[in-house]
Amino acid sequence: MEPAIERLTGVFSSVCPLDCPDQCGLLIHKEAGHIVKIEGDPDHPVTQGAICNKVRNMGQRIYDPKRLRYPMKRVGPKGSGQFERVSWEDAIETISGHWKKLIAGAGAESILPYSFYGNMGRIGTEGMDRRFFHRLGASRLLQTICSAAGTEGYRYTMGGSYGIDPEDTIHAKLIIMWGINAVSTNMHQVMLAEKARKNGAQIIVIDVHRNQTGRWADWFIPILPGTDAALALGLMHILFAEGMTDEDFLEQYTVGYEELREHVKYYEPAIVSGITGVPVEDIYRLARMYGETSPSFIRIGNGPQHHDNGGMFVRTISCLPALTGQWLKRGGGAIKGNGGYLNVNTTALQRPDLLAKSTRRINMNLLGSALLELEPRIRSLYVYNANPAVAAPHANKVRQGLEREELFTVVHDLFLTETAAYADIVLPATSSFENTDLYTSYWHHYVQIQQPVIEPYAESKSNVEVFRLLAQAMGFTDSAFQDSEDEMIRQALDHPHNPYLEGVTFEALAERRYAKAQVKPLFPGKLKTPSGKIELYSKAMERRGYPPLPAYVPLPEEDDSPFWFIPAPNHNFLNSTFSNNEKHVRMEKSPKLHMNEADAAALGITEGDAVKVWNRQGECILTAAVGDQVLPGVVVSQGLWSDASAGGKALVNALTPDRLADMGGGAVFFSGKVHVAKQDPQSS
Ligand SMILES: Nc1nc2c(c(=O)[nH]1)N[C@H]1C(S)=C(S)[C@@H](COP(=O)(O)OP(=O)(O)OC[C@H]3O[C@@H](n4cnc5c(=O)[nH]c(N)nc54)[C@H](O)[C@@H]3O)O[C@H]1N2
Ligand SMILES: Nc1nc2c(c(=O)[nH]1)N[C@H]1C(S)=C(S)[C@@H](COP(=O)(O)OP(=O)(O)OC[C@H]3O[C@@H](n4cnc5c(=O)[nH]c(N)nc54)[C@H](O)[C@@H]3O)O[C@H]1N2
Ligand code: SF4
Ligand SMILES: [Mo]
Repeated sequence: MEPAIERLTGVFSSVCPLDCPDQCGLLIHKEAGHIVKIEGDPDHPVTQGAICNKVRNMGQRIYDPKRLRYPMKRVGPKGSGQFERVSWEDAIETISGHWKKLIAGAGAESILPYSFYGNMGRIGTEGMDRRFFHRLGASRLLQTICSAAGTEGYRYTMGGSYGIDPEDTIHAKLIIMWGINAVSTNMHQVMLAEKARKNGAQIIVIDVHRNQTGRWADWFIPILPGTDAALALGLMHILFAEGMTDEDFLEQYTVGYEELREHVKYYEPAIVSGITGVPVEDIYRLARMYGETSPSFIRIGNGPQHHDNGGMFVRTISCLPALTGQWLKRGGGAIKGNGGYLNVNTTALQRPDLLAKSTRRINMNLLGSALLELEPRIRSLYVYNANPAVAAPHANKVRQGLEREELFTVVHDLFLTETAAYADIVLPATSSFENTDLYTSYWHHYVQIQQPVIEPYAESKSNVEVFRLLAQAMGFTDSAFQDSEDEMIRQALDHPHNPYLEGVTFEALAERRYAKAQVKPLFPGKLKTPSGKIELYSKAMERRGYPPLPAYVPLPEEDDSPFWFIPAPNHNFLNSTFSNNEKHVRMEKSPKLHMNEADAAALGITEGDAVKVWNRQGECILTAAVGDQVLPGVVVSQGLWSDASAGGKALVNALTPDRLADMGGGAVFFSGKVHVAKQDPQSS
């Protein structure tokens, strides 16, 4: 068939590029070469024709007049956003010229790439870019901001990012959404759960905030932040004590269950209730529902692992399904992430062999201190697929780092983001609908391919194209820099060590748009843990100085600020993406602070008041939403608001700690503490 790009009018298949587990198949309606409508692909087995509002309205973002049209160089102070148009040739020459000087003097490690998954395409986010920075010999970024702690915690128990097939969850009779705001962040899991519900399944949500997911549940259980591991240990206590465990499964497929049985004797419901704020009778009720219902499914969210004890939270929760033998039941078990099944050939894709000698690694969660304090100095920063001035922890420190006059910063984005405002050179990026790329979900089992549907916007270029240009300007002659997108997709899919990808080929994807990995149930079978079994007791953890059994470790109380502060994502943005697009901002209304009515009354705060939220690191002004959605002592905001949409006053990451979690160097966005007061109307 004629490629989509060459037909001005019609309906074309596409993929949602956003960092969202659902990774939907899309249909793009085009008229006269323009996108006029975006809808869900009814043929995609998981999407089933349904997509979120964010992406239904994505056309507004693609053609937003604020979109960057051409490269620019800075002409005002850093952060002021004053730029002047330059040509691509000038931009690339300026960057390569600067870097050649740096390499000759301070060395290539003085250059730091900073990126995340603004677009999940594997060729553009971990392909040509990696080849380039490997060859350059730049410092390497540890990409820890999202799920690093939980991924490591889950790996100790289960051997890697392997859970059940979400399509099987329609067979579950009990579904626990644990620390996931799925109505906003994983809507197709909600659709699947609805099917299960029609067949009699009960849905439980455990969260610190009764948001729309909590309101959708049959039973909402509010919990104090960072205490979930204690609740899970309390459930285990009751499961063992009341004989609700599956001894055959434990014997055959786990190690350490006798030690665990002893270990959880301490976690009596009264003790657990004191820690978690969950009433004793609810702990019993939950344990008995979990112990007596089969199949049961736990969707382990990202929220609770954004705490100091986040790795251990996931490690602990992920032990639960083994206790009742759920992994053998269709629809029973858990999903934290399923990325392991769709691993591509990263050696071929990223070419680590191009790195001549090992270079230092820098944790992205410490960007502020890395820019301000790290020696030898970082002298150049190249940002793509990310907006750390808004999305990174301790964001004021990040901005202070970006202000360094002698730091040579390049930002490649579709918009002049808050980060781009600090750049010396800004490069315009294509949207995913203008590119070729490969997409692998970290939740469902489908792989998809994206081929260009529309022409590049103005002078914008894809990540792959820009790194090709930079490679050429740097004089890198390796053939790796000449590979086309199609060739790179073939290299990525040719992965002899991943049996699940058998039959998932470029041709199959190009023809049918998506292909399902050949995933078999985990049990009966052997896991990739050292023992091949579920490790309730982990010697690997012991060797690394962690408690070998699941554990509850209280959060550190950093100071005497009275409230736990949970700055969670919202419904209509995706991290900071869409926070600068009018339609999405309108749908989201204003940045709120949810607080308990007792706390509000004590502080003289009523619904709709402007409130000041502050700690040692900074302050925000948000609008109070008062009620019973959160427990006393907890406040919750939603969304990463752009400076422009919130008058620069809702930078919630100004308040988040840049400590690292217990595992994986993860971020601890939700373990901060704050003061709250009614904002004096005179001072706002
Ligand atoms: N609409 C929308 N969708 C998104 C995103 C978005 O920004 N907006 N972001 C995408 C990305 S990158 C990711 S990683 C995922 C994240 O999506 P989720 O996995 O849903 O994770 P979060 O939304 O970070 O947090 C989930 C819930 O954890 C709760 N929580 C916080 N601390 C605790 C705790 O200690 N215990 C318990 N039980 N709950 C707690 C929060 O109140 C929140 O409701 O969503 C993706 N999808
Ligand atoms: N307070 C708080 N902070 C959080 C979180 C939270 O829950 N609370 N969640 C954290 C999590 S889970 C995550 S994953 C991070 C995400 O943080 P970031 O990765 O920084 O995500 P975004 O803020 O969405 O920024 C993505 C940027 O990539 C750009 N982009 C999109 N496509 C392309 C492309 O093809 N090429 C280039 N060059 N650019 C592109 C977009 O325009 C956008 O500006 O945020 C973290 N920050
Ligand atoms: S953001 Fe998520 S739910 Fe929305 S279209 Fe993309 S993949 Fe689907
Ligand atoms: Mo994330």
